[in-house]
Amino acid sequence: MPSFHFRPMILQCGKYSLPLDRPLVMGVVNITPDSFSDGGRYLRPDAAVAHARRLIDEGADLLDIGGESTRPGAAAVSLDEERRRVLPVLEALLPADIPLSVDTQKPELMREAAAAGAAMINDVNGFEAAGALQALAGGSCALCIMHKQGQPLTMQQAPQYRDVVAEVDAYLRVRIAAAETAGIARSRLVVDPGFGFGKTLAHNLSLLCRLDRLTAAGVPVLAGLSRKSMIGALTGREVGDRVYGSVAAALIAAQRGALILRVHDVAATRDALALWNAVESNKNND
Ligand code: 7PJ
Repeated sequence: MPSFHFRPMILQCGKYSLPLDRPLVMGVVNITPDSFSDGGRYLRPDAAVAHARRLIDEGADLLDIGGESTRPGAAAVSLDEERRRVLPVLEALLPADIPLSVDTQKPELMREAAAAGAAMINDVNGFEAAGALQALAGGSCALCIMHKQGQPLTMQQAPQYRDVVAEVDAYLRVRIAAAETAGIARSRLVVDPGFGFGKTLAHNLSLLCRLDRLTAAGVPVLAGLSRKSMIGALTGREVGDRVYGSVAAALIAAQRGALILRVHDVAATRDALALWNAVESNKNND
């Protein structure tokens, strides 16, 4: 099948080299009692693992495993508790042979997860914690650098930007440079505007509309819109009923250059992308 880009970006992701010649689907595996989108249904490790396997069967290209809720207003989780939630699920899923991302802000857990075989660390805090970049400098796992404004407890109270797209882009470029200075190759980096993290609906819409601006740094863009409040605001639907809106949002993000889509509804997103991929591939045959 012809690729969209003449030379696809290759993401170094632990032992995997992922060609980004089409958008990849990252399935979300939450192991939290208070996750807003799946309500802590997968707190028990076996339930989380079963859910993860279902997402793999649905066609997930990678999985994002998180033990700390970062939704607006969420309480912090101790290192011990987060470790206890995440590591057994990570270890149980390693034989599935699919790149596993661990969603954490804690350098100790980053180090432990990478040593245990995580292929990516996803940090909603942009690896700003002291020692976070250093914890990963020696290895090969990918880093997803996300932008947020403020802290989860208060970030949705009054987010403000002069120019949200320019500011998010500038932040991500600063963090790319910081990672490179710490000795992390650009081929290991992914950036993410952090939809809903200290952003109003208008901010989120500007970022989605101009997502292509964020790809200019030459680092692949990950977009996480699935089931978020902006989907609720635009459709009037509760969190359990946002699949169609989420699929549309994922497709819009793909059209604007996102190369990894972080979603809860893997099968639905895959179906939408199958259509889009087919049409995009056809372009190259003209
Ligand atoms: C995101 C995330 C996102 C990245 C969450 C939810 C809220 N990580 N973790 N990007 N969102 N990289 O799952 O809706 O948008 S937690």
